[in-house]
Amino acid sequence: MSDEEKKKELNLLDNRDDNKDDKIDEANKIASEPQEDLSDEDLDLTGIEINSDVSAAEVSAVDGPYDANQIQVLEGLEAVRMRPGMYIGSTSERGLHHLVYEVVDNSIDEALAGYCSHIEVTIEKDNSITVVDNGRGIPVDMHESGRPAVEVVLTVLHAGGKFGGNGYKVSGGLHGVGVSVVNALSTSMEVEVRRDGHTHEIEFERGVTKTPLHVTGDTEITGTKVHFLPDKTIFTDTIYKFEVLKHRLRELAFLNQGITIILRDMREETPVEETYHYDGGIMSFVEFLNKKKEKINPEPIYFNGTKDGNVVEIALQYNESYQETIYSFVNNINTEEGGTHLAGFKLALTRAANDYARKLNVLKEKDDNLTGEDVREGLACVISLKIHEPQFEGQTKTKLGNSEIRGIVDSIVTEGLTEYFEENPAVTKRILEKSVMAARARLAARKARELTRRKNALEVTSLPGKLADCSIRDPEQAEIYLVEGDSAGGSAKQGRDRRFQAILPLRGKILNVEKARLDKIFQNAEIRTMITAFGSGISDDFDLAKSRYGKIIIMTDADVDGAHIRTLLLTFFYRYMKPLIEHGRVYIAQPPLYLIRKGKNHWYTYSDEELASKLNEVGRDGISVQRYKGLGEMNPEQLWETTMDPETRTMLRVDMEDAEEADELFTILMGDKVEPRREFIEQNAKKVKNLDI
Ligand code: 0RA
Repeated sequence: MSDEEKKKELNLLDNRDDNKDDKIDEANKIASEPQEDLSDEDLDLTGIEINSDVSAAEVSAVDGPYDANQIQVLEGLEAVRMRPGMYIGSTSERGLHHLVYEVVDNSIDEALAGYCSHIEVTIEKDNSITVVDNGRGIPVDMHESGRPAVEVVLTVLHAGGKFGGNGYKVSGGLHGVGVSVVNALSTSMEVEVRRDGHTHEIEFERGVTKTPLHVTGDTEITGTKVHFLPDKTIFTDTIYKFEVLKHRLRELAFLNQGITIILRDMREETPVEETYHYDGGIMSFVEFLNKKKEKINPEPIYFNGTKDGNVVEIALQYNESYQETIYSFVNNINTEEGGTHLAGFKLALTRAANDYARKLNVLKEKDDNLTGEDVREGLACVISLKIHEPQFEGQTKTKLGNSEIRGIVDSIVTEGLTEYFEENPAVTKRILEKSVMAARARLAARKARELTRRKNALEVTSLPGKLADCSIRDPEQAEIYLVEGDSAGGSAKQGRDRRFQAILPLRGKILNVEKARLDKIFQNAEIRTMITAFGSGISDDFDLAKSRYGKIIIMTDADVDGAHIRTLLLTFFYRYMKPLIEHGRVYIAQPPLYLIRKGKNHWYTYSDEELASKLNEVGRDGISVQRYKGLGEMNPEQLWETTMDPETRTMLRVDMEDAEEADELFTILMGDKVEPRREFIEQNAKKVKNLDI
């Protein structure tokens, strides 16, 4: 905020105050001075020493009730505007959306206390947000400070909690801030409270009260409506994303069984509205996670328990995939870093699974115990806790630290699983057999890996027979073409510059590594060939310095099969040779689509658009156009000239600037859904950057 704006805002406050106090003037003066590089201790912008441990009432005994309160308000909310990141994490897309969660969390608290069943979130045309709930309504009675409680809740940091009961709290969870922060960071905020038979309204501008609380009518219902417009001078992104809000609101609906959350988008020509309501709670959540998967236990396994007021709920269901998906929440906060609850769960699951595997003789006497990873293969699980005093630790404060929780979860899971195993021996056997398979695969993979390791160490690895290697040994200059099919491989071998270009023909489709266990991956001939040819190892053993080639170039046909093979190769590199992509070593060759001949001249074009425009420059008379259906149709000279000659070729470099986005894309590829995978393949070329070489 500029100093000018700051002054204006402070003046606004002054105008309301007929008995202006010297101290406020003084505060204004100091607050409007540039405040660069403030240390935390400097954050007392009023210039008046107010010990934050001293209550407003104590201060007011000295300074008179109104002014002291105002100063404290000013101090708090001004600090929020000065350093928004400290309160909401960021001022980009994440922070912008966080404003909505901060308000909704208060409504969820009402739901947890048993007073609210319905929450509506509307993205308005101007990207302002309205949140309506049918909770008790924010209290409107006079606070000891002489202002209505609702005004205090919305203008004093952390004030919300002081008025609430002591139920399970979401609000003030992740960043611990409360809705006054949303107010501070909004150009305008209007709050309507339905409570005590009346509707009450109050309005704010940038956190400062603009219209004091007043009664606007009668009502028989209760609830709160908050409307706010995020401040465009604070947020770098001010456009709400439906999908982002949807993700969290749906999650909240799963986690709070029976609650109804509606999300509406008024920016669309025909407004969009979605309702999230799950009578199955986290069981529905697990079903949702497994929607597209082949299930092993047809119904999710569910158990819950309460100890010392800590409520534990767990739902889990195995699927035929090899992935592990566990989401854990504490008071509706996603504990991404895990913690004691997750540890307790894993411990209990591994123990119970081993006990039963022995009991059912799925695991023989001579066999080693199953590891945690073995028993979590193909597991989809949601763990949800509601506890009174969560301690959040870790880098992002999303790791549960309460040590007593480990044992509580352990015993609830042990009891729940044991009961399920007893009652469902057939399904249990299937689950445990899968775990045993996972263990075998793990052992096989280890052997295979040790084999490649040993070979590397002794340098006795013979290069694969199919590889036509280059003569240059300097990896910086050497490149390898991965060519689709033996016939194109033949052309490429003849057409290449053998000094620095190696050719490795790949037969048919390589294995989809997303859908295979590690041992299968090592057994696949095409993959083994690549591993040996590259010389750089895979996964944890990968060492870029050992790579025999500086460029790895995928050369496939310009058709759907080609795109598929390319995608499979990229998936393999991404999962097992990530540094190759991170260091921009992977390229996609661009063979031409058309050959145009006219007399003695000929041209190649690489797209339909380019063909059309070429035909318009050179004219259509006496022209022949050949469309290449595959690399195999090109003779060695043509392949060299169009696709392999560093002087003339165009290649796309596979770039992974945004690893997260890439991960998401590969997750799409991994999924069983065909449609997003097709979409990705079609758009694949757009995801890589153009690079002329
Ligand atoms: C303070 C105290 C109480 C509820 C709330 C705040 C409250 C805040 C928001 C924000 C959006 N919706 C909300 N609903 C409630 C407790 C009320 C009582 O004890 O009656």
